[in-house]
Formats: sequence, structure tokens, C-alpha cells
Amino acid sequence: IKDLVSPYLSSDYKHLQKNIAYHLEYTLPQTTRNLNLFGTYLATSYTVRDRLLQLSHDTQKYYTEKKVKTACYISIEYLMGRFLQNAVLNLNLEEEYGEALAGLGYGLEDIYDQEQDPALGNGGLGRLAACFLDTLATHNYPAWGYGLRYNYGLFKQSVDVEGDQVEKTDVWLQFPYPFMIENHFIRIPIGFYGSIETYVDQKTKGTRFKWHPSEYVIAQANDILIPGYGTDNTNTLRLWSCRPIQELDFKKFSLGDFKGASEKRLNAENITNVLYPNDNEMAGKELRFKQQYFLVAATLQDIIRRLKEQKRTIYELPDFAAVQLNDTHPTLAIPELLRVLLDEEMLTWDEAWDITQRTFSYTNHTILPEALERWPVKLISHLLPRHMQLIEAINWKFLENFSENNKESGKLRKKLSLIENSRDTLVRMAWLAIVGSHKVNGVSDIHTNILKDKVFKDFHKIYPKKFINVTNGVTPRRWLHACNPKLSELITATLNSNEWIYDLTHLSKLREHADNEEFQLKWAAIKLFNKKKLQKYVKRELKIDIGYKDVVYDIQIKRIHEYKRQLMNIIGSISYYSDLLKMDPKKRKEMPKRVSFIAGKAAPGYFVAKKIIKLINCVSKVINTDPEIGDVFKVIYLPNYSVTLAELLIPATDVSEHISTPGTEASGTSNMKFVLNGGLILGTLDGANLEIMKNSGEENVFAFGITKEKVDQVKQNNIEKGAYNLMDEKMKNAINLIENGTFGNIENYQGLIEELKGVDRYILGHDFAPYMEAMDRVMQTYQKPQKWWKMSILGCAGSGWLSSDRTIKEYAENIWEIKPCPLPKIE
Ligand code: DL6
Repeated sequence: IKDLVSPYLSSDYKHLQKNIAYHLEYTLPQTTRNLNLFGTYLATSYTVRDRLLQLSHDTQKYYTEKKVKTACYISIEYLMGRFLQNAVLNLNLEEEYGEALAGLGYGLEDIYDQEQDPALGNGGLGRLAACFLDTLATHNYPAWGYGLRYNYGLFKQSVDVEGDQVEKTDVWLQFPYPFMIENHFIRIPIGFYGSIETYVDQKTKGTRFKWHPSEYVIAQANDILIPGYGTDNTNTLRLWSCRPIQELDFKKFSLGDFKGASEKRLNAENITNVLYPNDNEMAGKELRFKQQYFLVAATLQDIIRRLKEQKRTIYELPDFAAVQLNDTHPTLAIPELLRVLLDEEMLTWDEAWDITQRTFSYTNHTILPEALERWPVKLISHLLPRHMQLIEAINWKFLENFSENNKESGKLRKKLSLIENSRDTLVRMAWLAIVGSHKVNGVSDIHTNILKDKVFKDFHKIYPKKFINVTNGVTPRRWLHACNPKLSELITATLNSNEWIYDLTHLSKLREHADNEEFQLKWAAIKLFNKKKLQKYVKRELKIDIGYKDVVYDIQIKRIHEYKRQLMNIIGSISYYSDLLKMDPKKRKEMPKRVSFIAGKAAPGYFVAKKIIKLINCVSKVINTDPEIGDVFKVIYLPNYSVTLAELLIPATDVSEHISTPGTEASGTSNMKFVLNGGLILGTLDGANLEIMKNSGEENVFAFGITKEKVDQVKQNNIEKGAYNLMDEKMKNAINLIENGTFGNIENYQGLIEELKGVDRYILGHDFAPYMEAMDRVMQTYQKPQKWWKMSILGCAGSGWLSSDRTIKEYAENIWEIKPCPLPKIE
């Protein structure tokens, strides 16, 4: 390995400068005479990529030699965030690159800022996948990420003068993306449609099947190399893009049918054209289904190819790769593997099914019924006839086997059936994922319990050991070390070691300093510094002047969804505004100050969520321009929420709101990032909030509201008595202000208000008073700095457990059965 490192990759700053100049001249090509910021960013990135390529080659070679078992994470989304800073930090070359770039006249930060966010995900699920990749590399686990390289990522969001969300295509590939390498040696044919041939196997005399697709496309590999922190191990995220088998139909072209000549190319490219912008909602479109199959078919062929390259047999697949299905989007991998094993490898059903179950495991990320995928049998039969046949066979065998062991009624059989006979006959993808996997996990304690007791109750009875919990986590590299360098330095200096960066449990030692006034002052000064950065951003981007000293920065950032209850937040702001207006002006001036930030995108087709955004913007306009209010209270909606924006907001937050209806948020992971950065949580008894309370101390969280067990009763009361009749007076008053046109024409919000007054599915009315009381506690506590900063430090000290390093260790030990395989250190 030592010999492999060529002198080109030396990391002293002069060498780096030469490498940058080389890429400027020969890769871009530009000349060193007309140096510019963007060109320098690209050239710098190429030098980082060179280093990663070298490490990745060494890593793959070493893993092959050691015959390691590998985790293969299949996810239809990866929300990676910017890459350059993360890679430079992980490679521990920040100083050298800083010096090299200073010599060329640039600051490292300015270079980092040139990168745009690759937004190949919607929210929690994709961001979790990105955190996992960082941890897997950092802790030397052999792993591959598999996903799709969409041409257009998540839409860019702006807000128009009416306060409405405006969506614009994210053309992230219009400029080169230096960290993604098109691997021309990996091109895989993928079939669709066609027919099934039945024949007799001459050897066994049994019936065999063969699928003859009538259409093919090509899956092209695009690799992003994932460096670990403080290690040479470098894993790969392989993103597939779709290409046509045939670029141009010359027959049609020569007949003058120019459109027809390109039709097949366009149809193929369409498959990976765009990321569906739905979060926690199924996008029931044929193209989405094609994306799902394309992803898993390419991935499985790639894994099997690598297995065979190592001269290993197909029977060894479960010892070669642990394949994790990130939610149900990749569930077609189950019938696809079965097809390959039966129809191509000629295994028996029992052999093939055993290998399949031992290979796959499935993570559920949501219990919202609208997000549980069900695909029409008709659609599957048309696109993938052999797969539909196999799904029917799996179902039949599962139900037969179950009936043999259970003399239960047909009613239960119906509930367990992978195929639902509703208006349309549908395949229940989660059912298929459960039956075809050896482990199923939820992403927080409460979520897993709901899966076991409610959503998958019948399956849990059949397979009690299959269901386990693995609470989510976040990478401390990006979400503290990189995004909050001052806090990172303070922690390292205080603990006299930077070990916490890869073993976050070390943070517990901060407890000793929680009462120390000098330490508290340093801690508070860093928060203030970060708030000032955010204040400047708001001024520059939104032209709004907000204060930051002695002002509480209260933030809710996440996708806009009814269950996440941004509506309760904004109605709370209306109510607070109304209280302020009623106050004696002198008293009002003396009130503790607060800025309430909200950011998050709404799925373009989710009309209710878009109305919530409009309401937030219209309320914000009224409050922020009311001279009676001045700087006592402001509401700021930040457009175009992204990983990069989160990196600015999270370190600057005093209190962060995680206020979903109990039992609806599977985990939430941004709550973890806030705690890590000394932000306090204002939250309901839901998702990972509960585990944060357990680890950081209940007394260090502003919790409010009922437990999930009581939610159904409240909903029932709403239905029986009418939500409006049970609603708190202050909330009624706030609704009244919306209705009387204070924030623009009521017609804009009609559906929203009717739902609240009628059924109020997410029980905002019931939780409003405790919510306002909890916010009041926040504001009171902030007036006692010693108490506040103690809570903030203790919260962070208890967050060691929230690291994705802990999460991945649990996956590795309890599900994947893989072990770290660190590359030998180069002296
Ligand atoms: O597990 C990651 C993340 C959780 O933290 C969130 O609570 C949950 O809402 C989110 N789920 C999705 C579901 N998408 N689909 N399907 O993003 O997962």
C-alpha cells in the first residue's frame, strides 16, 4: 500500500498548489493567468478527488484481499450536502489547503462557498443515509451506498410577493460536479416489459421460467468517494444514471422522423431525470416505479458481479453482502434477487428464498398511511411480469406456511396478504419487505413500538425476533466539528482531546463544566458569534434587520407537513403578537425578545402545506412591519432550506421546535443536531425527542403535551364534539384574526381553518395551551443565563448517544454482521 502512494499525492502545501495549477491548466481547462474563484474551486476539488481515488483503490484492494463482508445500503435518496469541506476535514488537510489557496490569493471558506448543494433527497430519510455513509467510512466498515444520480435534484424554492412558494428546477449538473466520477467500465443492461417463457429443465425435469424483456436501458455507474475522518478507508457511493441502449434510431432518422428517432433515448433518460419531491407521501407514478426497479436491478447485478470477481459462489451471497433496504422504495430487490437466483442461477425455490431472506433487511421510516407504498398489480404485471408472478408465489407460500401453523380465520389471512384487494388490486410493499428480510427495524424506541403494536402487529406476532429498534443518529463530523468550528475547538480544548469527534460519548465529560461560570461564558460567546452570522445572512438575503444580543433565536426547520405542525407554530406567533399589541407599550418594550425562524419546503402538489407557507409569510409581513412591535418579536421565513442552510442555522439556535403530534414523527434527526450544538428542544413526547430527554435529562428539555396513548381519545372527542368547541380561547382568538383578514384574504386559508375547526386531525387545538405555556417557560428561562447555559451544556454532554457512529455499530452488530476493516496505516 505504501508503494502505491505516488509522489503526486504528497500533501505539503506547495505540492497541493502545483496539483491545483495542473488541474486548472489541463482538466478545466483554464490558465493560471486568468484565475477565478469558481475555477479554483473546481481545480481544488479535483486535487481532493485524486487523493480520494488513490485511497479508494487501496481500500477496495484491501477489502478484496481480506474477503470482508460488506454492507450495501440501497436508498432512493441521499441528501449529502456540500462535499469539499467535509472531505478536506476528513483528510485532515485543512491547514495545507488553506496555505496552498492563500498563496493563490483565495480563502478556503470562499472556495467552499462555491460548491452547490447536491440535493438528491427530500429530507430525513436521505440525510440519514448521508450520515451513515460518513460513519461507515470513519469507522472502517466495508460498505457501499447505492442510489440514483438524478439530473434534477430537489427543486429550488423561493417565495413570491404574495407569500407563495415558487419552485424552480435544480439544474445541479449544469456545471461539472468534481466529486462524481462516471465509471465507464460499469454499465449494466436493465430490462422492462416483455413476456415469460416456460420450459422444462432437462436436468431436474421441473418447470423453469425465463423473462424476456422487450425493452432495455443501460445503468451507468457514477461514483462519489466517501472519506472517513482520520482514516484512509474510503468507501463508494454508486449512483446510477439511465442511458439508452441505442442513442439514435437511424431508420426513423433517415425517414425524416427526427422526434421519433430520439424517442427511446429520451424515454430512457427520463428514468433518472428527476427526484420525486414527496416526503412522507407515496408518489404513485409509473416513472417512479421504474426508478425503483432500475435502482435495485442495477445494484444487485453490481453486487453479484463483485462476488463472482472474487471467485465466490452465489451461495455465499449472504456472507458477502448485507443489503439494507432504506424504506420500501427498494423492495423490488426481493423479487429481483429471487428471479436471478431461480431463473439465471438455477437454484431451487428453497435455496433462493433462504439466500434472499438472509441477504436483506428493511428499515421503516414512517407510519403515515399515505406514505406506505402500495403498487397496482396491473402496473407491476405490465412492467415486470416475472416479478409479479414471483410476488404472487411469495405471497402464496407465506400464507400457506402461516396457515399450516395457525388455524386462524380468513380475516387474518386477508390482513397478512401481500396483495390487497381494494378497489384496485395492490401490492403492499412493506409487507413484501417484511416477509423477504431477516430483520426489520424502526428508527426510534417509540416508532419501533408502534410498528410492533400497531402497524405491523400481525407480522410481529409471527416473527417476534425479526423486529428490532435502531434509533437514528447524526454524524458529529458535519454536524458539530465542521459546522460549528468554534464550539468544536472549545470542546477539544476543554476535554484536552479531540477523540469526541469519532467517539461522541466523550462529550459526557462536559458535565463537569456545566456550572463553571467561565466555561458558560465561553459557551455563550460562541452561540452569540453564530447568531451574528445568521443575523448577517438574514440582512443580506431578506433585507430584514433583526437583533441577536439578548434575543432568543427560536427555530423550526423541516419539511412542511401537517403532522409536523408548523401551523401550530404560526398560530402561536399570531396569538403572541395579539397579546403584545394588547400590552401597555412600556411593558411591551421590556418584554424578552424573540425571533421565530421557520424554514422548509412543501411538496409541490401538497396544497395544504403550501397554504401554511403562505400563512407564515403573510403573518411575518404584518408582524415584522408593525411599528408597535419593533424588535420585540419577529417572524422570519427562510426560503430554500437545504443542508448548507441548516449548517448555518443549527449552530445559531437557542431553542428548536419539534412539535409533531405524538406518534407521528418516526424519529426526527435534526433535534439531535440542535442538542449537539447547545440548542434546547421545545418538543412533544414524540420520536427521538423522548430519547433525547432520557439521555440529556428531562429537566434540560422543554417538553409539553400528551403521550401518544392519549391521542386517539382526543381525536375522538374532536369528532364527537367538534374541535372548535373544545379549542383554547387564545387559539380561537388567533383564528379569528386570520378569519377577519388581518393576514390577507381568508380565502387563501379556507381549507386550513375549516380543518382546524372541524376535526383537527393533528390535535393542534388540544395542544395549543401547553405549547404556549412551554414557550413561556423558554422565554423565562432565557432570562436566567446561568440556568440556560447549564441546560445547554448538559444537553450537549448527554448527546454522545445520538451519534450515527452508535447507530451504525448497532446495525453492524445486530443486523449486518459486518466488522471494521481498517487499512494499515502508512508510515
Ligand atoms: O429516519 C429518518 C427520518 C425520520 O427521522 C423522520 O422522522 C421520518 O419522517 C423520515 N421519513 C421519511 C419517509 N419517507 N419516506 N418514505 O423521510 O425518516
